[in-house]
Amino acid sequence: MSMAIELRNKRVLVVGLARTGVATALFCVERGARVRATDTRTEKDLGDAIAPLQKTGVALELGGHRQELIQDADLIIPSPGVPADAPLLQIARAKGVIIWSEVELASRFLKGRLIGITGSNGKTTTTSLIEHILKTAGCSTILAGNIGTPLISGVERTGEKTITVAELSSFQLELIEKFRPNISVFLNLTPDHLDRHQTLKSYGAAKARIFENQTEADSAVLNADDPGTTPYAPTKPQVYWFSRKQRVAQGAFVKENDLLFRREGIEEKVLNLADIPLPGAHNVENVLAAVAATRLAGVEAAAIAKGVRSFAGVEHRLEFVAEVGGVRFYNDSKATNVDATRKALDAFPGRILIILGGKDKGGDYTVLQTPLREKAILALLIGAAAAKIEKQIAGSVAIEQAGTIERAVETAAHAARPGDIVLLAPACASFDQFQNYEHRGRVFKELVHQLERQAASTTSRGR
Ligand code: UMA
Repeated sequence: MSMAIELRNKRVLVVGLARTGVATALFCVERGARVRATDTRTEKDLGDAIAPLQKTGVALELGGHRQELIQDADLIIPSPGVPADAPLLQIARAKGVIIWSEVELASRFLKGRLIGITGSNGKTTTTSLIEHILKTAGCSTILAGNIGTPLISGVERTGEKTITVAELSSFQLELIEKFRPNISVFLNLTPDHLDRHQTLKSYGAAKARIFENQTEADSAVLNADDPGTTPYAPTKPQVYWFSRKQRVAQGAFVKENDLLFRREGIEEKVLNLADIPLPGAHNVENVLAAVAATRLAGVEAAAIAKGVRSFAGVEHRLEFVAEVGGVRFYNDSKATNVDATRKALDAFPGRILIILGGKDKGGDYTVLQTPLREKAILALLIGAAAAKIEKQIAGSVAIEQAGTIERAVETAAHAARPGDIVLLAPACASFDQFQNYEHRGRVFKELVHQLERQAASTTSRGR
């Protein structure tokens, strides 16, 4: 899908210097661009993150974004974490400076085919599963995007036979221009990031841009069971659906105990429901989406089944951590919105002690009342959103204001009985107490492993 642009001597301004910004600045400077990079954080706050930029010729402006920075810029690449309506970008837009997300820039240089996956929940699992199926089937793949590795870092490794599988967020899609996946997947749409997008409509519209530049030669895969996504079905690309509940004209669906793929009137069995190694109905949807995308990429049904069966799941996504004293601990730190938490609660039969809270993203936690009432026995609240959550879930479950994840794990371990589940599925972002959700998940897992070690030493002392 290469529409390469000449970066030599282009004046590029990179805004935000975490993973995306650093990778983008390096990419541009290596191609002869004159790169300036800016971050609101100071050099001290950024620490080692900017070390790769030393001695590269990138001009750094740290501790804020001076308006003058845009004066002579030809192209601005803000990081996903920089709001698209940040004052600096508004001024630049008014002056007609081109503003692209990093995925737009990366797509101009990508070789081979591109599969893009977006949606509110399940993106990481589906993206990883698609890449795993393709790799198991012998394809040359790159896994990148919102999943943690900027797409631009993978560009160099792509060739004509490469299939790049990219997880795409609304923040990345809202600033595209010609970005065009060969196969796009829109999994579902539920409220998230309303602190940035304000309304569900503008959040949905940003995500639906994944289809914007697709042509008749491309395919779009959407969730037929999700009323949030169906209105976004595009007209140009070939549309395929996936459904747990109904047979679809074109796409993947469940029939009795089988997952089937149907195209041009021909139905083929791909695998059995019992072959899916991941818990929860939402994971059936993720597998259906992956079946459709990989079948469209040319993988045979038997190879898809092999890939699904051997998929180990994703870290921080309903990840089993350990069983201590008959209590099973699960890490779903990636559940950063209310819908993801609802799905995590749905994945277990009951008696759940759930850790909720963190940085609020404008979520409506009242939605959790029913699943909490039905499945949970205790909610342990942490972080900045704790007071809001308590107010919105009051009466549905016993509540403990734990404050920190350490206290939450300790309290849960004391309160749980054998057979219970302790689940970290916070419904919030992590940035109030952690670097990111991965950090939060790792801290949780370490606390659980500490409990495991304590339990083991108590048992061995007792022998
Ligand atoms: N900054 C500024 N000015 C601002 C705002 C921020 O300079 O006005 C600076 C911050 O000080 C910081 C940097 O920008 O130094 C942060 O940028 P970033 O948040 O984009 O961080 P990256 O490490 O580049 O991570 C981004 C994605 N982050 C977000 O979308 C918030 C990562 O997704 C992604 O994995 C990574 O690019 C690689 O593609 C994370 C995420 O939370 C996982 N995504 C959201 C989600 O999944 O719900 C969308």
